[in-house]
Amino acid sequence: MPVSGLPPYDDGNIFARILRGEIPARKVHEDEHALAFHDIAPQAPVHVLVIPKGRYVSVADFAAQASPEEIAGFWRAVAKVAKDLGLEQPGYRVLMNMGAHGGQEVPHYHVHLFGGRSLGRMVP
Ligand code: IU
Repeated sequence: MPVSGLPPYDDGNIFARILRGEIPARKVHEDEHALAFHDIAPQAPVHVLVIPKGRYVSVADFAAQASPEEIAGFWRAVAKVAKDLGLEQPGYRVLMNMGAHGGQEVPHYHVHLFGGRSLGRMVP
């Protein structure tokens, strides 16, 4: 069960279906812990989503329930994707949304990786 108070993990969510190969995605990286693919509605020249392979609704669940190996593997994948896409210099942004006020639409934990232009300083 989610620790966050969000609804339980739904195996029919769109990212679960992408993980199972039921829906195509423009993949940029896959390993035992993570899958990265281009967002269908990019908000920057590069907009990639990185998702863990485990069944986590939110960052709260991922932090509380994933193993240290999963957490490390996930974040190594995020950094590797950014590097492989040439974003390390001059930089990029990683963002995650959590729950209704955070604007989370898809209930499978994910981070957004943005780059390819100057993103400015972001505050809510
Ligand atoms: P959010 O953090 O849950 O709000 O972000 C969900 C993202 O998933 C959003 O940027 C969508 O454009 C993106 N997305 C996608 O890439 N493919 C899909 O089939 C669907 C949403 I539905």
